[in-house]
Amino acid sequence: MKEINFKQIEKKWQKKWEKDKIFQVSEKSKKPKYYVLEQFPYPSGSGLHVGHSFIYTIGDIYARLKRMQGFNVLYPMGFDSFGLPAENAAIKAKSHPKKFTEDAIKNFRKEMGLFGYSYDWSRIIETHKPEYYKWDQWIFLKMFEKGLAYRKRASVNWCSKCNTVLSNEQVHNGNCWIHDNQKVKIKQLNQWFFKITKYADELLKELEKSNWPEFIKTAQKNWIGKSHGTEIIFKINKESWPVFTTRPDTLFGVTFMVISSQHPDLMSLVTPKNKGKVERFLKKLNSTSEEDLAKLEKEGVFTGSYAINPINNEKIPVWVGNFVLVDYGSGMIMAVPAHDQRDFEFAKKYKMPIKPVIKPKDKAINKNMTEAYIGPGHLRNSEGFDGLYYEEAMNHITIALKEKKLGKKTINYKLKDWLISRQRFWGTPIPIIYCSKCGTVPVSESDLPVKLPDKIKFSSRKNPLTTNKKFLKTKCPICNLPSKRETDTMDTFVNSSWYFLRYTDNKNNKEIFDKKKADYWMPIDIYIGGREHATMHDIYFRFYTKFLRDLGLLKIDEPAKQLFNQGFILGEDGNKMSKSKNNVVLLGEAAKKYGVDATRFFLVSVANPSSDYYWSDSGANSSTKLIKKVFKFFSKMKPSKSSKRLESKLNQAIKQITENLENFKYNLATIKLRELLDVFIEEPASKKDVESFIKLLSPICPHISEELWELIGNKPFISLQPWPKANKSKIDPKLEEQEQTEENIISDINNILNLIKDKNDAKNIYIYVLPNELKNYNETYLSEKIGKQVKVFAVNDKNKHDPENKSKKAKPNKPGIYIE
Ligand code: ANZ
Ligand code: ZN
Ligand code: ZN
Repeated sequence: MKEINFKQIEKKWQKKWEKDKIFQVSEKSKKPKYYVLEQFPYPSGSGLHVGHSFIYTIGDIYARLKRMQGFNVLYPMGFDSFGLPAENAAIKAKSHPKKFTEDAIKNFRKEMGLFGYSYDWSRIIETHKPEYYKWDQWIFLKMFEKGLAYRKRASVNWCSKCNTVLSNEQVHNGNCWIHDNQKVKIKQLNQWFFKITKYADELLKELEKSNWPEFIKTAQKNWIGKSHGTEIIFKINKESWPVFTTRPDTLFGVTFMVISSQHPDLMSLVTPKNKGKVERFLKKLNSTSEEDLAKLEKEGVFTGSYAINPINNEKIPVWVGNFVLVDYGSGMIMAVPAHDQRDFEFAKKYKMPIKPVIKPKDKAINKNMTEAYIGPGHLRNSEGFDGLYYEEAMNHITIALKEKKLGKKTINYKLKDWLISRQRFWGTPIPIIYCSKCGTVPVSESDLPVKLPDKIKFSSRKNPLTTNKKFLKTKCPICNLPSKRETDTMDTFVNSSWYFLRYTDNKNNKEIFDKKKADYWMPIDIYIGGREHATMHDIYFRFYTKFLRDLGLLKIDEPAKQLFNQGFILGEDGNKMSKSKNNVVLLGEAAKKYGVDATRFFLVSVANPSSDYYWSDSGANSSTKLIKKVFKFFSKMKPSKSSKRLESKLNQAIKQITENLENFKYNLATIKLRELLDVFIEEPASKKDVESFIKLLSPICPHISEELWELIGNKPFISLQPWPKANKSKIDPKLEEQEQTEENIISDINNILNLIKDKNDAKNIYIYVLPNELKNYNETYLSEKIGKQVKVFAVNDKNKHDPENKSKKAKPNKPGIYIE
């Protein structure tokens, strides 16, 4: 038989799908809706490799399954096309990032096209297009109107490689999220923020109800970081300085204060005498992230000022230190070295007093303690509060402070407002105008979009907008005086915070989207993306959803019902696939070498799609063999009447494969498909049952499934056929049990073989079974499955080979095993 021309089959069906627009959907369908979405990619210049395409393969299989299960499936794709790499490439080439971006998008579309993903391409979104980012700007104006977009001078994270500020979410362990080893610096700058903290509590509460993976929920919960505590006012030079504490019960144990080295008002506390010392100290500091705090060597210097403890009027020194975060609480702490380990280390280092005020139940502590005591106990050294249990004391002390108007209960969040301005060109311009008379003025809605200029000159690493006269010069919308535009652009995470809504109505040029359409499609039923977005995109898009709901544009509170995090595909050498490591398998190459369906099959067959695993050429080859086998077999076979065994196996498999696919256990589905193929090869089958097999295969291998569907005499498209339903009455429990016992013994033997040091030494395998079970074991089948000679004996067989008397170990359904 001549070789199967995969490429021809792939092209043929991709063309037909496109021509008949079978994946285009509208909200006018009578079927129930289902929204499958993958996080859209940044179109990078280096194209796609099989690792990238993994996420799309996972989503495509799901979308195809749901479509066949009778849903009206929205499955769109687009490009998150603003961003640094295109800009950096443009700087190098003295060209425009648009060119790089659009070339890359073309290439991405071509490569995605190769793999037969069933996207509704009519809904494509490209975030760098003014038709799209106009609505980023519109949302900005709405936020501005509601006081949720604001500008302030703040200590911000700066990556010198990105040459721009970053949000807190983009700082990972003190480093830039893009540049692993680039320590983020702190700069004082005027920046734009979105008030995500307004939604802190709701973002937290909704997590409890959510079905998202526990890992994401925990990460977000910690990121939001809600703490109940007390705000206590300390007077320093007659000014009020609030501090946030979760332990007001330790107020009598405060022996010094520490202000963050990044606090904007720090210098107001530094006396002339201490100025030089403080300045020298500040110079040598890097930025401190929360993760760093524990490890960090705690350092500081005295500011020269003193604070008054509001509970007993004690005068205590104020230090500046590197271990106090500027944007948590008030950026200043009351230090209680006896009961807080960080304060303890600092006190030891700088020989400050340590005053225990909590008495543990079963041990004595004094100022010579070797570490802070952070446990429970009763108060002492605390005047009128002595003897109170610490939890009660928190209340009483807070009340006492409240009466003096020097303290109150409060809630604090780790979550900070989202810093969205970037000093880069290739992003959405912030629609703000600075007028010498009116100040900061929003661009009128009717003047949107504020477009990025096409003619630019990258002279240095500076944002070319800052020197582009045509862009800069404008008129104030209020007083008409000549004014200047804001030149910062928005974080690209802004673009991805609402793109899933635009898919529901991507061509609308009157409004951001038609409310009715969004109502119909939202929420996303299954959202597929990377774990790394747990506290970045996965929080931002929830925030945007809530904001747009409050504008009256949405009915839902949460954007995605369920989230699935895919694993990584590593190169054959075990490293993450990357050009520099020379371990990349490009999508185009894989399609050519193995065929698209085989590559798709391989990608989901190795492991559960949520885990990481290695690419393997031999694995992909074996998938190709399998696909060829499927194709050859079904294109030649003559349907007849199905055997009972086939019916039983098939219906059992329908049940299992459906469950496996629905639960993203694709790898288990591929195992079942392989087994089922063997049954079809062994047994007679009806046309209808053959059809069921091809349908089960089709989400993973859509091209050859369409081809086979046609070959056996059906009209296109299998992609639109109903998914097979398991007929439970056809499942023969006895038979399934027998096969199950065989599967069990195979897995037992494999486990034993894995324990043997050199598996190749094992040649023969002997199995001893109870006499009435003998019929359940098929020597040829077992030998083939295990890849070694297998002999099966009844335990009472006089001629059996059993040198170690293993037949004595046989129990019902648990044979004895001897490996030679
Ligand atoms: C006094 C005290 C005594 C504290 C004690 C703890 C134990 P969570 O639970 O994470 O909210 N803190 C407050 N602001 C800070 C800042 N900007 N940078 C670093 N640390 C800060 O932590 C609250 C506690 O963290 C606060 O309670 C404060 O130390 C410290 F025995 O105040 B505590
Ligand atoms: Zn960076
Ligand atoms: Zn004006």
